[in-house]
Amino acid sequence: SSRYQPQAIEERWQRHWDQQQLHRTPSGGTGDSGGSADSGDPKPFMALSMFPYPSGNLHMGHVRNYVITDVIARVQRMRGHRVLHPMGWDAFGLPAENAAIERGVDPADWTDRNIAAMRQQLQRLGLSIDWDREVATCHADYYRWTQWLFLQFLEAGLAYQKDATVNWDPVDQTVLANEQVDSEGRSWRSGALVEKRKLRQWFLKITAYADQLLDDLPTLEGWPERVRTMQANWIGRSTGAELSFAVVDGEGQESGERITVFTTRPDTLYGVSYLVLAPEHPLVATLTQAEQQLAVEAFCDLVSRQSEQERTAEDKPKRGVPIGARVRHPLSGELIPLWIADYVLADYGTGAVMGVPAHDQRDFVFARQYGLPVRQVIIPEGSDERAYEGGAWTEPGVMIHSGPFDGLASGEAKQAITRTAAEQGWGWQKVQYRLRDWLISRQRYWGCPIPVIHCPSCGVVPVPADQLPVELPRRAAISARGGSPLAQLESWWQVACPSCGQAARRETDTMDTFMCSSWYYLRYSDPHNDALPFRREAVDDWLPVDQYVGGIEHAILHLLYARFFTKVLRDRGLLGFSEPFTRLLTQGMVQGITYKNPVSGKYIAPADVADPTDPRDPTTGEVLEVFYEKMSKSKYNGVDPSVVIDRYGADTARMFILFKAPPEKDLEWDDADVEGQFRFLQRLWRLVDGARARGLRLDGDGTAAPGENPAAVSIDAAALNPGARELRRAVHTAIAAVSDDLDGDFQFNTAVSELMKLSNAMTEHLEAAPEPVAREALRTLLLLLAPFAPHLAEELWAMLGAGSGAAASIHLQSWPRADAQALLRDTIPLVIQIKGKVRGNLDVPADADKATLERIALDSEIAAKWLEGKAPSRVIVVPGKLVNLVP
Ligand code: ANZ
Ligand code: ZN
Repeated sequence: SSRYQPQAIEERWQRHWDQQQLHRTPSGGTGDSGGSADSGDPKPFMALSMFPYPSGNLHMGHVRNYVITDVIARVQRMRGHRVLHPMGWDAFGLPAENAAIERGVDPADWTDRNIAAMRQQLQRLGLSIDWDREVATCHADYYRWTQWLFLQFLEAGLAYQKDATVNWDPVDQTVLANEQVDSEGRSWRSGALVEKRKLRQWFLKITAYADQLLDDLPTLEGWPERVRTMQANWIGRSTGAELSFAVVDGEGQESGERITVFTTRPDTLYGVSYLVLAPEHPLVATLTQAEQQLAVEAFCDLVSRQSEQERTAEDKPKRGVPIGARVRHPLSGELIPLWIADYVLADYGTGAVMGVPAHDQRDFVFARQYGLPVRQVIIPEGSDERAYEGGAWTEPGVMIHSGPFDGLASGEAKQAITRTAAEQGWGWQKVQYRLRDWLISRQRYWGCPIPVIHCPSCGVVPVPADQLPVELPRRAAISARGGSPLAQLESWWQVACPSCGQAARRETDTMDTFMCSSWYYLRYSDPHNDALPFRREAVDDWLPVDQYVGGIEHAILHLLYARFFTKVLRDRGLLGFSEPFTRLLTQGMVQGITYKNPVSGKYIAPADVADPTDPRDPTTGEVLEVFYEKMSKSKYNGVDPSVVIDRYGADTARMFILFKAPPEKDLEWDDADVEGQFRFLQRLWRLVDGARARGLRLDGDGTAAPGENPAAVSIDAAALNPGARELRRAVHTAIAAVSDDLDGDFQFNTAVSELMKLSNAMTEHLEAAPEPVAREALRTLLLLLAPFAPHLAEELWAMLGAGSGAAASIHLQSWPRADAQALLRDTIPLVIQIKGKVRGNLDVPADADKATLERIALDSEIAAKWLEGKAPSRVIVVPGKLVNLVP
């Protein structure tokens, strides 16, 4: 007899599947030639993993992501769908550029080498990916279409330029992303204090789609609720009013200037005790009075160094200074002081706020700090006005101290005050979004060039479509200084204006890499098209993506941008759907065992821990903390996928990852459990090998129609002995349970346990079972195993001699169907409840009627114990399930 040696079989099958082009995307559907006469135009199914950044190294997070998607793709294929399961590379971005800056390597070469390395690592996992459709966003045949799509946005009026404040590193002379500025406001590279600079930048007008992006969220029923909520909060629609206040001078005369605030609480208007401008508000310069000038300047300087998060955090103190000017309350006529404060942001609403300390917590804290009056204008229904001192009352209530609005419910007052303001011309209703337009300019080399030319006479001229792509010049040496690296290449940016022929200048900024990833899933439908990014028929055939799988870290930006692109391209007539991803699965993190010295704070590599049962610092002997945390290099807690594959094979790695935790949950890597999965696969090998040794062969040859089970047909169920019936029940229970686990919630972990149960039943009954029943069991076990452990299933399938010829692969077989008859049991467990509480279980004949069940329950020891000899007042019988005895 033989042994399970994954190293001997996995590569062989991978090569074989490759030669057979097993994972090639089937043609069919509209617009594809080739037809599908024999398969009756099966439904297309697109299974998609979020594509990786080609860092050069595959980590366990990737492995988990792609294995999950692969199982889904494989099951859908076996269910008779046409499946598109592609892979690509999110290949522009900083690490390649940094490699160029630090080591003088060409980012293109660096990236291509990493792609090649990672592709090879991926292939070792036995993923059923159609590599013919691979895309890399940094290749000209891809980014040509990113540029083409940018021009679509430009033509639609959805791309525009405006001055924007950016983080500027004065030493490196470059723009930094927010993540590259530390909490002290210093550059991650140079350590210089980062300045704010105004630069002319490109934006995409995502705010024009804010309503649709929000209103369509409820249609995404196949998305985690959490992700939908995060998107809704990010878009942040609030309905309120803009109210305008007249500025008055020292003599109390109106100066003609007005300040408009955005408020969601017009009902609190009579509670206003001050107005606040953002320090960056344009009126600050003109309205500040001479005696306040110095204090205001010093304060503005201080604030310019704070991050938005520091300025607005609930628990941070609020700071401000009065600017010496006043405004008039539009209804009471009272004069109100004008302040600037850090907690008011320039680019939300109007950059000005009416301060209502009694009803807004931030205003409350601010007023207490600076001795500003607190005026309650809303009280809880039925309370008196002193009842809630000590903090802001932010709930609705009844109006007081509000002139003609006294006594109204605050909700009504909201409407009434807005209406009055509109009638008198100093206010209007307003819907405000937290979402801002998307800044896509990057002063970087390794990105997609923005395809426009700046002409002194014509202004911004799009590069004509037939001149795309605007190719990146090849460069090995990139300086970190001086803004856009492309701006230093005069020969590259000096061009003739496409419109008038004058000397003009190419745009030297590149695009945010989120642009490239906002449409890659569309390209997979038609990846070799060199006339268009994709044909409408192809994209409408395959998309929206049926199942998208990726990390929760993309819950907001990537997914929101992709939804935005889809809606714009729909409105341009390029595709015919409104949402790109029908179902979304966000997989949990892979965590590794982590050792930390609590005294020094240092992480210790597991290999340096001599005795894991008494973990100590190898140099100091101090006792270490042990916990699970997301795998990362800096914590030495990573597990290298190729080491695991070398040792146990890809099938074990896959089985472990799927079995250890439900896909949405975090997964704790555990070597003992990996070993356990390996032993389970060994057991399966021995089980099948034993059957083979007894002469058992499979007759399945792949020609069976979906749902038809040649083995089952010849079984005379009535004539089977109890062992064989038990085995058939286990087989069909496994089919039903695994199928169930793979629908909807993807409970791969329980699916694997079902396989284990089936293998136990087979160990017990297979040898004695009549041949057709044994064949059916073997065949089913391997079919159910195939998506999880594709190499082993294929090897065992071949070992049993299943079929021959092109259709022989187990991966071309149909998913088995459960036989309802076989599921029936001779006896079933009956739950006994006393007064609704479960008190025990009884085995009863499966076909027992109500009266019989009642009698069995009453005669049971459970009843004797709990009823203490008394007859129950009521008996509820649910046949097949339970009997409830109510004393
Ligand atoms: C007066 C008021 C009274 C407010 C009250 C709230 C409660 P959301 O819901 O997030 O849209 N606000 C407006 N613009 C701001 C800015 N640029 N920076 C900081 N805060 C700003 O929040 C809207 C509320 O946030 C507005 O309503 C305003 O304070 C403040 F009892 O106006 B409110
Ligand atoms: Zn011109």
